[in-house]
Amino acid sequence: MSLIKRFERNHAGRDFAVGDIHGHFTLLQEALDRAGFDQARDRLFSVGDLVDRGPECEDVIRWLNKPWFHPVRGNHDDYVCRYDTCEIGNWMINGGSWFVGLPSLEQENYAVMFRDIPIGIEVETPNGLIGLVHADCVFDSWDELKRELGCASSQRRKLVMNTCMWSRTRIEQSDERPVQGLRALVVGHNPLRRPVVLGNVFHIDTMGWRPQDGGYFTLLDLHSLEASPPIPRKLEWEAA
Ligand SMILES: [Mn+2]
Repeated sequence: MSLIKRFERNHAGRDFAVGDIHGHFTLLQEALDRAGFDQARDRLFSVGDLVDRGPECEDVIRWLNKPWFHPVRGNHDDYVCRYDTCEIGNWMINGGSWFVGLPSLEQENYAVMFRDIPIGIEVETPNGLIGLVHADCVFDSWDELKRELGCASSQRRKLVMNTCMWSRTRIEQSDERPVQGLRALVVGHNPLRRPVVLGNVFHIDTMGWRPQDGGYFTLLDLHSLEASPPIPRKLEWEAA
């Protein structure tokens, strides 16, 4: 399996990215309907964290089979990949209980499918290359990340994969330096009230999986880099 999957330009329709889903596929579908998503021509790229926490985790199989749905692997998805070796108690605290009760044959089936999900995706668009990883790119350039993911040492490779799925370095340091070699990098992993753009890095996990707290799904158009709902241009001061 290649760790970064490349997609050619979509000449027929639009390309969108969406933030963490966490088992809320009905709400995701509603967001797609609002955007007039065309299943015949448009593509949806996901920054991962498809499962855990939400009520519809088992729908993920149906979504992984949609020809227009293309996720990268989030830290929660990685638990599924490592279900036979990971710290189950820790996973359950983080929303993994839906998985634990499944028959073992089903568990293995999930793992086989999830192990095929790439760590990163790059999409050619009319306006340049767009990258997606779940959490962060801790390198200065996309090429450097790709080189590191191709490193011969499996230990080193695993370390770099984990930064892609877990790191919060750029957002915690309000790092405005762009990721070179990309028009934009799109990430999730950090629950936000509004999308945040730092340099050319778009943080779009607006908590569509937490509607009870005002969360909603942001769909980012990868050709125009316009979001729907739109990213507020001014700072909005809000209570809590
Ligand atoms: Mn995450």
